[in-house]
Amino acid sequence: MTKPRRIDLIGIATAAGASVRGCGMGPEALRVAGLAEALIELDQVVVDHGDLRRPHPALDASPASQRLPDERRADVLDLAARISDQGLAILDAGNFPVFLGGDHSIAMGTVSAVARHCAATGKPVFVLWVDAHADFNTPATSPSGNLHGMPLALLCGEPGFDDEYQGEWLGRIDPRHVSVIGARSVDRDERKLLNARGVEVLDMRKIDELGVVALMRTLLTRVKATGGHLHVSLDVDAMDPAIAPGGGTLVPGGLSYREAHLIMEMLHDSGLVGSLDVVELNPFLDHGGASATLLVDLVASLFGRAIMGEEAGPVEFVTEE
Ligand code: B3U
Ligand code: MN
Ligand code: MN
Repeated sequence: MTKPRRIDLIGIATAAGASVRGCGMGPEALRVAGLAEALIELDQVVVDHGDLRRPHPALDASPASQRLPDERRADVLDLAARISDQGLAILDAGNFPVFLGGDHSIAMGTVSAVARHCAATGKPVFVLWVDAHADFNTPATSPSGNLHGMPLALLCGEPGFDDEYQGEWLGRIDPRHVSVIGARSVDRDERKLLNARGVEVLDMRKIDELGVVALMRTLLTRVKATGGHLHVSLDVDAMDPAIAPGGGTLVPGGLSYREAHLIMEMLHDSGLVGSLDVVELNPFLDHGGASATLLVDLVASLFGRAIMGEEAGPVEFVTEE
């Protein structure tokens, strides 16, 4: 990866898009697990902007899990707008934003920032969504009403999101430029939408059969050919619950330790990644920081930590044809 000018960490301390509380503590757990230190060790320059959060939670507001998704929507969208503006400023300054969730609804803001930045520069945007879920529900298809299951649909311009979701802050992406990797829990109507819009779903079955190397090579070759910006959105539940127990919506049969690292290592070698989300870490459910530590190690792999060190150099980029 060409070295960014600077890595800008920005925490979003929220669980407003989820029904399980606790991932609002995610940014702090990633810091305690040594995220900045791991990046500095890799000779990166790191700035930590602290956390975005609801400024004044009303004293009488009940905890997020006790409020209905509809009652949490304003918080999600208020944060999304602020994330989008702050992320855009970071990208426009030439720096690499690493967004620390928070639940996955924060990606409404993070990917919007990328889309707005790239709209100005003319670069096509690609998104790699590393997740057990596809997060492509709309208010009409969602079984739960939780907004962390909907960010991709909103970003891809799916109808069914009313005026409340619209604004200057919202960027748009092409669903044919979205790849979901690690999926193993997709809702019935969500699946229909994914197929209709041409979202690529590299599900666990495909990973079992073809392996992450073949799948990632094809994807990276496609992005490279367009000179695009690749945004990576890493949900802790992409990994198998045995190695990443710190999530609120775990699904068995996930990415192994090595599969997850290999994805990150290949992303590093591609030099294509320009922004990253690390989301859904729930320190309250984690086992002694195991998931936080795993996520920090995965981010380090994305930024060039290698078993034999940097000297080994990037693996030669092989095209399929
Ligand atoms: N697809 C389900 C479950 C879910 C999605 N994302 C998470 N869980 N974390 C839904 O509620 O949309
Ligand atoms: Mn997710
Ligand atoms: Mn998920």
